[in-house]
Amino acid sequence: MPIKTSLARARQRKSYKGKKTMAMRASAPSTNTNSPNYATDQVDEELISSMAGASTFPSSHFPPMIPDLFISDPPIRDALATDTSNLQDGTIDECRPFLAARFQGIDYNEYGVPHLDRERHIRFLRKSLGRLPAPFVAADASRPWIFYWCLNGLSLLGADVSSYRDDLVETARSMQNDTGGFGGGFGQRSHLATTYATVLALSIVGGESAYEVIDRRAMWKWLCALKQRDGGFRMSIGGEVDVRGAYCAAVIITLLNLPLDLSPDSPAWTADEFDLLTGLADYVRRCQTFEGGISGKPDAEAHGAYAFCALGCLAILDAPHRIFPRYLDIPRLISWLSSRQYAPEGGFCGRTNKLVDGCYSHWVGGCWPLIEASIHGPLSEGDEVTTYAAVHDLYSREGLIRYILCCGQDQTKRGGMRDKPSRTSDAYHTCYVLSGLSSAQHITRWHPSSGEGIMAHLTYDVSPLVEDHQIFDEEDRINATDPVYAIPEENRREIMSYFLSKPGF
Ligand code: FPP
Ligand code: K
Ligand code: ZN
Repeated sequence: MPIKTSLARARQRKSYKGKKTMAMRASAPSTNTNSPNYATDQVDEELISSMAGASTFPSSHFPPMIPDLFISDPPIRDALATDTSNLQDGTIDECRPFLAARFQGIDYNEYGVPHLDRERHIRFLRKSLGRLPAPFVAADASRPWIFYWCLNGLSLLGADVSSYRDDLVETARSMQNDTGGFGGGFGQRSHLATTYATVLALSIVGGESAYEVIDRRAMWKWLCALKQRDGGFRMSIGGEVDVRGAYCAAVIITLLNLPLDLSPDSPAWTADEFDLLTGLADYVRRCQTFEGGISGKPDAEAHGAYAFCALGCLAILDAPHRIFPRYLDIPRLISWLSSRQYAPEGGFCGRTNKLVDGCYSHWVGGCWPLIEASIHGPLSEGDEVTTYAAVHDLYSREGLIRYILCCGQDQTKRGGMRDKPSRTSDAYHTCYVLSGLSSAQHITRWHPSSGEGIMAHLTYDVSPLVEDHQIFDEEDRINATDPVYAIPEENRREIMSYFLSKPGF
């Protein structure tokens, strides 16, 4: 149980008066002599004195071990002030008190990182699965997304979701169309996004009744109708073709083990070998932009959400180390992805010159395990996981975890997770911030492909990453998420093995 030191109490009194606390800082015990990376001496005095209240730290570690990188100004700054740079500066100011562990009533560990408010986030997600207030009528067509976001978040937090199975099955049944796929609600036309979300939600609650509600033959027919000659998929009949479609279709086809043959009435049908996955990787290739990132469709702006869709889609088609370099300029993509992580914030933005946002913890953060797999290929059996992470990490896990736990949590009674401190929590951000946290806390290892069939290369496993300087407490580790399918790992395995034993319809 952390106790408040007399020093902390003294500092608290001072800072309430808005006075500097220089003298006390100088006398603060330096407990971080064994960890030179943690430059706690560098804590910005001005900053500390400007913030309301001191915080509670374990007495043996005061001041907390927070690297200078996550508290100071960015090392490189463009002197030209624009609307964009002003927004960016404002965002840093908004995040810094959270990163510097300066809030009263919040329980920080020795690294200045707050605990995960697990119970509050669980309560927030359970509430979001209930009756929603009137303004949510605008989100009516996104109900399947709400199911997925909440159920995925709950599972990652270790909450039991089986009690939702029967309701979800009946609700999904009412949203399914005879012509295949799921709409956003009863009577709504099928859409790839709502179908993807429904299939994932059903996978998460799991069990035969959830799997069997899906009309796989109709689903296959409908996907055939969405498949295009350019390799991509429309999001709905008459709708747009984009990289979300490529990813959602690849997920659905493989989770449900659908046949790949095209039905003769598909717009993409020809007498040759063209099937549901033909040309899909080529479609993804055409979405890489001059910046190195991936856009929603060819010749548009690169965005993190589309980068994840692109890599996820390719990873479904073949192992990353084989397929990524065949279809993408990986050095350029790495350069672009690396530019998405900011300091001092530690989290990711979605595109060039835009702001950090918790949801990119998944969309951008989730790209890293796939990129790492593409660079290093399958691991040999003897490889030590921790060593692997230390040597091969291409982003700062610490930065991301700090952003998530310091800035991404609503630590009031409301709970849930958010874009940034000035935004309110919602189910979407709770799901994707937690996904990103899970990915930062675990390590994915690809093994050599085994057996036959289009899923023979999905031979990865995900295990907890335990490091010497682990900035989060073990009790704050959440469950492993599948790096390709974005559902808890074991749910992905279960639905796949269920439908693998059921080829055809
Ligand atoms: C920009 O929003 C956001 C996009 C251009 C892409 C949004 C797409 C997704 C989040 C996910 C798609 C994936 C699937 C699987 C359907 P913004 O301008 O509000 O945010 P920004 O300033 O951070 O770019
Ligand atoms: K955003
Ligand atoms: Zn967001």
